[in-house]
Amino acid sequence: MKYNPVRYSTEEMLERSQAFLEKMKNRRSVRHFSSKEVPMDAVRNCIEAAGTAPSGAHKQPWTFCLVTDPEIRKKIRVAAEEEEFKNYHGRMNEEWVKDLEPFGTDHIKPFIENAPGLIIVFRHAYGADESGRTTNYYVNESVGIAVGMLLTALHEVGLVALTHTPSPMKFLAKILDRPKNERAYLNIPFGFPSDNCEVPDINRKHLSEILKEY
Ligand code: IYR
Repeated sequence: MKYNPVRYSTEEMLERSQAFLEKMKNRRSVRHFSSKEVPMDAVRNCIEAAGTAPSGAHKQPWTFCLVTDPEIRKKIRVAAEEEEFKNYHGRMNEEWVKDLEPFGTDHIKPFIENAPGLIIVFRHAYGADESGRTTNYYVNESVGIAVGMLLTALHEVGLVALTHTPSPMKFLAKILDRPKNERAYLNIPFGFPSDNCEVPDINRKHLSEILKEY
């Protein structure tokens, strides 16, 4: 079918790229959330936008679970903190623990219960339809792209988020009763930042360090 993308003039392209860059520079991972209610329809739109990501053979190998139920969140927090305790007390090596020091993280994860919601992303290791088991391709790449688009969309609508990776994450599929082919990929708490929310003082690599032109 014919594709009709929008077109901009060269000046508009430069302007838009600059404005977009400034906007994205302002995105930060946030661990401290306000209890202020979030317009969930905006979040649903962000998830639908993430679902427009390209994927291997267009298999769309993802599920986004939007979790607000307090009881489910309690269960997730208890299980996550149990795993994280083991991570911070032996499973992560010394270098890893040291690398995390600037971020002030530990095994205690209040945001699982007090962020307005969680988006728990599952990747489909394989497809499951009436005919049985089908193959998915480049699942990690596909879901990674979709999550990137989700984080961008949340930022665009004025929400903040965290990419939380409790590990191992098997407990998430169990608590959310996901089918056998789905594997937890990321937990993304989202909301508004708390008043006086602080973020680590990080530097981003300069363009010349990340871009090599040939
Ligand atoms: N999953 C742990 C540890 C952790 C690991 C990395 I790499 C981070 O960038 C941040 C945390 C946790 O969530 O605390």
